[in-house]
Amino acid sequence: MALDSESFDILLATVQRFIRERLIPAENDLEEHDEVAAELVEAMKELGLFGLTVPEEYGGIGLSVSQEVQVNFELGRTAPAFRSVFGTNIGIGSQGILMDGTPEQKASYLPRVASGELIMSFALTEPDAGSDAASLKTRAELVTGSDGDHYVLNGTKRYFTNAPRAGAFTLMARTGGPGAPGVSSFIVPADLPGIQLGKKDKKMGQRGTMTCDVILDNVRVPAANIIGGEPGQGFKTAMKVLDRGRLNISAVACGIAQRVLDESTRYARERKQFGKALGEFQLIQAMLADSQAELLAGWALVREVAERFDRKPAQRSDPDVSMRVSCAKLFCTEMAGRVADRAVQIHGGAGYINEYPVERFYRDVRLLRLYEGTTQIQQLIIGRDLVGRA
Ligand code: COS
Repeated sequence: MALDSESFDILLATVQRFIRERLIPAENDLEEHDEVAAELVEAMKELGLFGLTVPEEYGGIGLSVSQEVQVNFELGRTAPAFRSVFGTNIGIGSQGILMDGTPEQKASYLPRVASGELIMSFALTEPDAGSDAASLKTRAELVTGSDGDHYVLNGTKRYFTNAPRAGAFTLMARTGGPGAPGVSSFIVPADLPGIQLGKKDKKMGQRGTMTCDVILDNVRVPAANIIGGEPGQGFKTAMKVLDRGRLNISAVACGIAQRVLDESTRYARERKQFGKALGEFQLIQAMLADSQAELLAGWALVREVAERFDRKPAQRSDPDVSMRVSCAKLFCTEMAGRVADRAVQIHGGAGYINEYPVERFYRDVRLLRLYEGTTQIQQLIIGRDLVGRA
């Protein structure tokens, strides 16, 4: 699956223009109001951003992973909250249905996802199950009633991105015994009785993104809503979805690194101290050079892994690709942290003042090393793969 190269070039240029002309100018407003303006959300729908990765047969644009990472690199050049509006929709919220859903589930949900009519988000994390995702406790008990088989869900999901915007969740719950084999993925409409949203989390950065707890109290979900129709496959679905999600976070990290490097370079050219521009000092050049080299290395890795991702069948996972995805997530998100830190250093005192974008990005990038698997989880995946090889 891929968009033809001519149409893709037009799409990329349109996205670049949208970021330059509409999103970057709206960053201060976003920071102040902690909300993405409704007219920008509408403009995103019109551009087709909600359906970037949904195949054309379901009304989407059908980008390949190699194309998706390029779009995400561009989106990294602005505040991450803008991408977050539709990011879960085209990413971890809907990919489970695309990868493992039944033909009926795909036909029923994906066209509405692609148009932006239905926003989906992804619910794995719980108060007692973060990195150890396979220990999740949310229960799903099978009951048979006059209206057919249902699962009754009870539990709490945490740090649930986009839950207040979502019309449906891809939600992992325990239908069987302990560990990964007992987990199933469900499509849970957000308006079912018994679903309650907690209060919006106050975060260090990424203002304008919405996360909160979701409490499930005897929520009746039709048995037909198990992704793929078969219980016990949900942990694998979640891991496959996260593989693609992690690669896209890596691309966003590279885009953010590019933006803060551009901001730093501009500042270094304009700001004068000791009678000359900062950029003429070799100690400043060294910081810029380290950032440039690390950024190019990270981006080359993302593109290479994306090509491998595209070469494997979409539904099938490949441990070698998963290991490389973790290398990209590990390297690029840590790299973005270092580049943002140097950007603040190059700005001096101005970098600590929130009038300058680098102050905001410094806080925003911190999350990249935590969500969709911490740096330590990526190390664990890579290490296990290396040691486990014959
Ligand atoms: N694709 C497909 N299947 C995968 C997979 C992948 N990338 N990774 C693991 N699996 C499968 C395994 O093959 C195994 O199946 P079998 O029992 O049939 O062999 C099953 O899933 C369980 O895997 P594993 O034994 O590795 O599970 P662990 O409990 O040890 O957990 C980690 C593995 C730690 C890697 C996993 O829990 C994880 O990624 N944690 C981080 C969670 C996370 O990212 N949370 C963020 C939430 S979204 S913001």
